[in-house]
Amino acid sequence: MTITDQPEAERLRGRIATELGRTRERTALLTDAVDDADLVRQHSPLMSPLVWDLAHVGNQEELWLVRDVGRRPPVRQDIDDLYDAFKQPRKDRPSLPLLPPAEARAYVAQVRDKVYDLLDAARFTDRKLVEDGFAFGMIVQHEQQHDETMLATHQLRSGPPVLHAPPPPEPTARVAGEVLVPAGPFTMGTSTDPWALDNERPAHTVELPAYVIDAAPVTNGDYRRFIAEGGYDDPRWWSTEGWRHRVEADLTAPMHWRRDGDGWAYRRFGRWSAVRDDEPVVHVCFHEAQAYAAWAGRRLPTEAEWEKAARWDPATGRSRRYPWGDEDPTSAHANLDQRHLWPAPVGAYPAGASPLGVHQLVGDVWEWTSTTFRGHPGFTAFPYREYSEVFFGDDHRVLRGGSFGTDRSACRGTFRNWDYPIRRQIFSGFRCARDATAEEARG
Ligand code: AVJ
Ligand code: FE
Repeated sequence: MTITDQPEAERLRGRIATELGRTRERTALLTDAVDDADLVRQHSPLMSPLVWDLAHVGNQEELWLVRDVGRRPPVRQDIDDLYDAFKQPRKDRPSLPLLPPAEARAYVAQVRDKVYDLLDAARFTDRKLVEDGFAFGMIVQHEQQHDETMLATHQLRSGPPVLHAPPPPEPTARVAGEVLVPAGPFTMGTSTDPWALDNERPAHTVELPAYVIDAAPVTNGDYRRFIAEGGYDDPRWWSTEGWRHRVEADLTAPMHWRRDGDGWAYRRFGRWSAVRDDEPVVHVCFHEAQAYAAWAGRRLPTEAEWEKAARWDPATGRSRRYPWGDEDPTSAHANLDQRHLWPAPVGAYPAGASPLGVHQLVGDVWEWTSTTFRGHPGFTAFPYREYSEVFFGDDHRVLRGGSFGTDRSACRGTFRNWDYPIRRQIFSGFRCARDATAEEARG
């Protein structure tokens, strides 16, 4: 799609302004919830101080929209290095001469004013960077991704609760067991979604043998059985690398869990409560997911298997944007947008199921896949290698689907996340898969 007429350009301008505004409200919520001392503190060596994320978001917006798209003079060129994620390792960020909270807020507001100004004059046709508003969409997604990171920082911080939200909806459908996905080709990735990032492109055909995938993510109840049956103490279920990590890090349960009588409790944004069995398990690393799957006699899905289950429509052979169709997510489809502060019980989103009957693929928890992060065939870095390409290789595993803390703008059937296999401060869970038996494959 290329914008050719004026009313269409005006509509796009309006949509960009709405998305920018909505996103900044979330950033403000996450940074206004705590005092200045809390904003500059490092709550975990894995995370930046919140005030670093805040000014980094503004700096990326300045680099791409003010300077590059708008060709305006720099606002604060002197701080570029401080907020360059590649120049400043996380552990060093608290000791940098960062902008103090009031200055960081003033800075991001000043950048945003200039962006609204240049948006008025923007044409969405003259350069690939702005075609269909891409650069604006990229910056919206970047800020939303940092908002999810800040939400994970909130989950790591100690002290009384400062974030509040209603609990997710209760189940309305019975969802259990597995779904057979028949053998055959499907279209993976996209060449047409205007705000899709470089690593989602291009669309290409992938041929998969028949497989079986869980109708829902693995729940706390399932995972508790793995713990109770000694899963953490039996190297048989773990990869060599996974077992080494299990021992070194002394893993015994998901992050933020503790024993509570003969059961378990978890801490969520400062509140302890009893673990609820029908919710997807969250805060497990790739190695834990992989070990659980082996214990259960299953395996993790490949990234292609996840995407086919999420997008392939057997009636048309087409791949959809989302499991439920091509329409943008609403609160009926998926647990996204930080509307709730934890995953919804299985069966809470029947309207979000895929045509094959796979539930809660989008929202709730990021799902680990067995696939290492690489470019799709025909990948080209755009607009910068540091978004995706420098992370390609064997070090990162792909996660799909988004969590309760992912914004709808930064989540779709093609969206790809990645992290180190030991990470679990992110909102990560998983579902299992297996090869279809010969009999199942015959149908
Ligand atoms: C895609 C979530 C892995 O947070 O490291 C933010 C997104 N890239 N700033 C990350 C990102 C640059 C990225 N992830
Ligand atoms: Fe960033």
